[in-house]
Amino acid sequence: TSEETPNVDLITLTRHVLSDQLRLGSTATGDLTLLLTAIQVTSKFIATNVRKARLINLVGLAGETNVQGEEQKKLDVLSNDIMVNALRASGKTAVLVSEELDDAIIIEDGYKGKYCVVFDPLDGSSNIDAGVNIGTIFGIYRVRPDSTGTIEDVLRPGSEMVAAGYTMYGSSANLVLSTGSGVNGYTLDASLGEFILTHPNITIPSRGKIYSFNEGNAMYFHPPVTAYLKSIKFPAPPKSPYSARYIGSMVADVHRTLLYGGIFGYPNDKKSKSGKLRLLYEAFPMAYLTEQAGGIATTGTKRILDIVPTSIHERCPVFLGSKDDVQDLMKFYKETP
Ligand code: AFP
Repeated sequence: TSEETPNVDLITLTRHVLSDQLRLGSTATGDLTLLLTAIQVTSKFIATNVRKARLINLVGLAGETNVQGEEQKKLDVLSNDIMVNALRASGKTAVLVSEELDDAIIIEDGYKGKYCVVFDPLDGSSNIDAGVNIGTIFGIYRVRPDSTGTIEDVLRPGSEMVAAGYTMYGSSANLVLSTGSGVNGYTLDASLGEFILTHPNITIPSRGKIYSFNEGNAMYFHPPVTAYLKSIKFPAPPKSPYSARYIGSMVADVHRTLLYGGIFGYPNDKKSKSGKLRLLYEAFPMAYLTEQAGGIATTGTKRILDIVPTSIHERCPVFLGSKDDVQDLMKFYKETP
């Protein structure tokens, strides 16, 4: 209530990242912190626009088709522009890859920095008009030591990312971030305009009770996935069946999985040979966060973060979440013909 004494020692995202670097005795130049500051600003800007969308008539089609042949919503275009402009202007980036753009952007010399950012500026856009949670997903690589910034700098395994995160635009804006030493969640305090540490050291429970798959695709699923789903829906007594939760917005489904545990899956199937989700800016950042939170992220047969991308928009099957749940799924891949 307003009578409560306010917290006079708020931990903002910037303060937290800086103190982490000091604590680790890092020789960091502060460039990553500055890049993360730019990303925070874009998230605040996008959050404001998502909130205002209906009022200022942004909901609807922009009349363009993106690289995946999907109709683009105005908010996608806007969010992409916000991110490209801010990341370029930060002076800390060399290569940008966006879900909305066919080609990578190589930053020109005057603005060039040493980081590469891969991002989906507004993921889950089919949910926009219904007011369901949507989000921005990002992953960050450092350019290779002798590189001036080329596409090869992002065609690297996700394990080489130096940071990854997402911002979820829901009843509040939540930024979840890992710079390689655990996962922390921050909530935007709109009155301060700052992301405040609200979820320190997020750790996925080792087993959950929720599964999150689009079972509308069940007729196309391969046998290991079908058998696994059957095992959690019809367990041998005294075990109880799992609950189903599927929002269809990866950021929201993964956010819940990080906090409550369980398993999120978007398999490859008889129709979608490589699944639906994009390796660079969906699977990698979410796999990075999952592992940093103590969970597992796999294609079913191999660790997602070990995949070496061959093109910037490629797809990959994704299963991630609680260690025990994902291990159960992996057993079905080993044992089911
Ligand atoms: P949209 O941006 O087209 O809504 O796709 C969202 C998404 O890439 C990801 O956020 C979801 O996890 C997944 O697709 C949902 O896909 P289905 O609609 O096929 O279940």
